[in-house]
Amino acid sequence: MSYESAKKTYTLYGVDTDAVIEKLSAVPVALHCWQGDDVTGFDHDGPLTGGIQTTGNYLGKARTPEELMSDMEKVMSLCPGAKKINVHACYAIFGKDGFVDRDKIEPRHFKPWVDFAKKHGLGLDFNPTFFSHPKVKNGLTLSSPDEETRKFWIEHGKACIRISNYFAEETGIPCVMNIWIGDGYKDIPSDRMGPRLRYKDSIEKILSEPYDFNKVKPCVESKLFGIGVESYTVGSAEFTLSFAATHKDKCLPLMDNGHYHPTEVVSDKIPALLCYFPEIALHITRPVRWDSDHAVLFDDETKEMAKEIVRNDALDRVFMALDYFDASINRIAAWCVGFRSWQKALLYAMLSPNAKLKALQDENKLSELIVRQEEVKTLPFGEVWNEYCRKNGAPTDSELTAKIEEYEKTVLIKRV
Ligand code: RNT
Ligand code: ZN
Repeated sequence: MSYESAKKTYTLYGVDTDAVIEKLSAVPVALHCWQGDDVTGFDHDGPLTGGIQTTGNYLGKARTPEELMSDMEKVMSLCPGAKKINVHACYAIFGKDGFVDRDKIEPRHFKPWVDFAKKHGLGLDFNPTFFSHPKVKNGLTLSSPDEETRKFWIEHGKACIRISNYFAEETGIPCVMNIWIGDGYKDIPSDRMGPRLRYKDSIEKILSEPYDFNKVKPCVESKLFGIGVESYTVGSAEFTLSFAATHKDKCLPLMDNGHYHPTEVVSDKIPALLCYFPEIALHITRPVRWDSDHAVLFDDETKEMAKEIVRNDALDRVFMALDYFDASINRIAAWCVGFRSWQKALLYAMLSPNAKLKALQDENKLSELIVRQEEVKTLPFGEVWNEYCRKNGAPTDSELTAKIEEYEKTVLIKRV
């Protein structure tokens, strides 16, 4: 079946595939730099901490800013759709002046990232790095009972607001800045509220750094548990959502779909939050049994999340970022499969006759609804996806493997 005949089929459902392709091509999704080097960064030699873990040892990990940026360029050329670049503070690039600790980082340490973003005409998102650092004391940062530790990390957060502001000013595109800490306890705590009150106070101090909320969008990300932090997480769902709700003029809630109990679904939480928040943010990932951060697939829950954004007309209210890291397969493949899967989910949602299905629900025609929902699943989506790839100058799925293998043979394999 060709694109033209697929287009005709969708017309019968009241869907204009050309218009959908054009619209989706302009919706930015943030590509995370940390898939390329297993969340290592350039400012430390120590291990990845904070209760997160990358598993696997596939060849070709990026070791320098040049390698990482060249890999990201490759990925961007292999993925259709508009992008933003998502950078963590540990990816500071220290020139001749040398190392600066996280409480003292400045915009100039991220100039190469700004140059990189400008070269591709893209926006930049940012993240303070509250892990993989000797000043994480007993697993705690912003919630630590030790004042000096808290102060160090508050200063880091403030420095990151200034850098986010620099990103927004330089690119002309708002910068989403996500606050996530791994603070918590492996075993049952004797005080659950104290750390949360300290965390609350610390975020408030970070957000006291001046910024224009139209340009810098701080977010707070919740979590359920981490490795070695199984019994208690300071930044739990209730804590984080309540913080965002009571600081609505200063920050947004961020939901990572790996950070909930296994039968909870973020797809159902998206419309709930959209009732109250003008804007929300997402980390799109794939948890397998735990917060494993496998590459995103075009699976049912991913589709359902995209549907909630699209059919609530919220593409401009939801900041979408990918967040996963897999070192067990070619990292470029992991990056591409995840980015492309989310693009597929958005395209799939936009090609659905959403208004008609919604009307069936409101008319209580629930038998017809279930039949129609199943009917829509076998529409010729693949042809429209291929056309979307072609229009965006990206390979189709069947062309992808050869491109990744070529890059592995000519570039990645030399990194030994
Ligand atoms: C960890 C959080 C957090 C990190 C990134 C690297 O569980 O999801 O967002 O993955 O900041
Ligand atoms: Zn996340």
